Amino acid sequence: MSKRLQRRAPFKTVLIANRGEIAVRVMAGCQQQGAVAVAVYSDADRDAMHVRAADRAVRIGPAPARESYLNIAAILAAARETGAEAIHPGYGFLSENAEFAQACADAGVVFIGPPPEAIRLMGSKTAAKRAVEQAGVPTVPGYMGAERDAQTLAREAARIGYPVMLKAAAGGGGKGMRVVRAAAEFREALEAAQREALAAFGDETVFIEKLVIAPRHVEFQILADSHGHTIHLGERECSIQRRHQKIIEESPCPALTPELRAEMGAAAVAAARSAGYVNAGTCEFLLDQDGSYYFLEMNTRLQVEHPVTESVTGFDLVRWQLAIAAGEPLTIQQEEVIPRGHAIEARLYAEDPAHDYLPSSGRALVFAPPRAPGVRVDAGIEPGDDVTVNYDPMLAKLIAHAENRPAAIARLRWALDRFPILGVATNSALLGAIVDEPDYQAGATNTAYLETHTFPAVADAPEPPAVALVAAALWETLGVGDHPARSRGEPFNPWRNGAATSAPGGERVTRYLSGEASHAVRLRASGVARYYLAQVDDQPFPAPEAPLTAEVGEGGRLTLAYGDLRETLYVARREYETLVWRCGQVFVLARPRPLDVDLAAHGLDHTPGAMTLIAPMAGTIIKVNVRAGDLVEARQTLVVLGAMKMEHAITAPHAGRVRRVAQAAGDVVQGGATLVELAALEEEEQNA
Ligand code: MV4
Repeated sequence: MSKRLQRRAPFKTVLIANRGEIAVRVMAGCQQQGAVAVAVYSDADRDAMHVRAADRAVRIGPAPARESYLNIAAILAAARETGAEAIHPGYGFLSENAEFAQACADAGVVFIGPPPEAIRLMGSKTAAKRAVEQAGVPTVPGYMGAERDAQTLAREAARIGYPVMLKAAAGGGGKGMRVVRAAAEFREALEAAQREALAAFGDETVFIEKLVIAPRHVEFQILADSHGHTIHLGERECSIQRRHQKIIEESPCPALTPELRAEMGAAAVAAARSAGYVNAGTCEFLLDQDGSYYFLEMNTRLQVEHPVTESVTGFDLVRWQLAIAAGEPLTIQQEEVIPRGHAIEARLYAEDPAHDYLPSSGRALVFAPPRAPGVRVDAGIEPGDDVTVNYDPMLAKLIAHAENRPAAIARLRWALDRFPILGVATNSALLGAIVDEPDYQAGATNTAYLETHTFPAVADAPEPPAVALVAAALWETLGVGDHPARSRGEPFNPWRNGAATSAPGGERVTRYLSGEASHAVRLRASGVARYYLAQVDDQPFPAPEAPLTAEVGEGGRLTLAYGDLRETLYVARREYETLVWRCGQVFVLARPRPLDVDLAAHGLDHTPGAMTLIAPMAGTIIKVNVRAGDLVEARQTLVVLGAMKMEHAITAPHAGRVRRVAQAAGDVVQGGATLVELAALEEEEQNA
């Protein structure tokens, strides 16, 4: 039978088995093709953006991913119920699960991705390596023979030459990896790697590779149709990662010459062909400092960073995924792939730089993505949405595209500085600091970049300028309310509570705490309606004193006006805090609060200086470093919590003595569960 007969009509209904920004992105792609987009959602996502963006949405289970976004039976039932002919898995969740791809086929639903056999082959790092080696693609020298007793492995490691890396055969993405620097460390490292591999993948098989020192991570985007046509869409440089989580990616890679690009691209195409690959995929390479490159693994899904490739090539990857899955031929020839300019993606994560980048949660009271030519924002939330710790903490991707790398950097910097987010902490300041850093600007990045460059100032809370304090106080005075984002479309009169203060003689003092510092903002009626005279800590603002007013806009926007000057900030209020965004900086201003009530509400200890440390999110206790009675120093790691595929150090907020350890290694804890109770040293000294 001719392969052309595999072509079928475009999909009328596509189910997107994912959430967040990628679900929103894929649904837009489906809808642009004229398909009905069906979302699936867990109980935690009833009101999520991807549900609002869908044409129809089906509940598939409770919040835990195991019971919802990883629940194959529930997803296939949702496809049946809505008449979906195809399922797009996005990234993460079931996207690289060969059983899911097979189950789709068995249920008569098209899996928008590669065949199950290709997923399975690439899922085994050793099988993938063998397959691509056969096709003449360079791989890192190493050992993956059948003899796997410790003695043979140690001998092979010595033959390869230290330092070496141990990797889990069933692994990928950095899990179950171990660097071994010398023969003396080999046995212990091998046992640890085998244990980790067994725990993570149910398979303790490890293989050995020569360690490549400080390589770049360069990956090639592949498109392959079901008629035997395979092309690459150039590369992405993804070296800037924290704990195997990418944060900045770009295309083209500053280190590639046109010749090397063509050679690596051809190798990527050969690797894909060797696996019988169909649909969009990515071949990861390590690029050594001497220009040698090695195939690492193939990701058999659409990747987070696909927009940089879309920006420089002009090809819509989701559109091609749909077309290829429908059996259409890929009509792009390799020579027609002509990268234009430079694109950089920065990932905004809900994480708190002041607390070791732990995932943060909260309501995004303000969320105002920048808009400009050459700036793309793929977001998974909208203003007023709750960010929970149930899933991946990525909030949005900022993609800047310009004619060359410096212009793309400038555009990204502009966008980072003009993306007000209040209510949930983000890594925005870290992204800005990287983009400003000279080695980054020179394109001199590698996988060790974030270990060899530190950005300590990023974690420091900035002192609020007078204008931010005045904006906060005006917001309280104007009585806009706590949740500007929630008042979307709701008619309100921002001036309704301002009347008292604006009456002649009216005066209001608002106090704020910012870190250790305390500030008082005095607003007095100026005699002209809605105009105030302001003082911050007894200094007039503006100086010299002039009446000022404010205009409240949508979504937390506040424009201060005095004399000829106008300045726009964003403000939001929650329980005991007023949050102000100004020029890319966030100021958290605490308002005086009834202390005991608040502490009780959070289940904390009432003893002055004592502290109950709670799990910031659900997870598994990996390690407990202390016992009851131990003396600990401020910032000492007490417990290591594994959650969201990462390890989080729970550290002592102050020096003290451990009163109680509430968990043991291996325990599964809910977010908010008590981990450790600390007593202050003073209290203890008094009692002694
Ligand atoms: C390596 C390596 C050095 N030498 N293999 C990390 C994730 C997984 N895909 C493979 N990884 C690595 N394999 C050899 N023989 C260094 C890494 C590596 C890395 C790779 C890509 C991006 C970031 C990384 C960070 C640390 C280590």
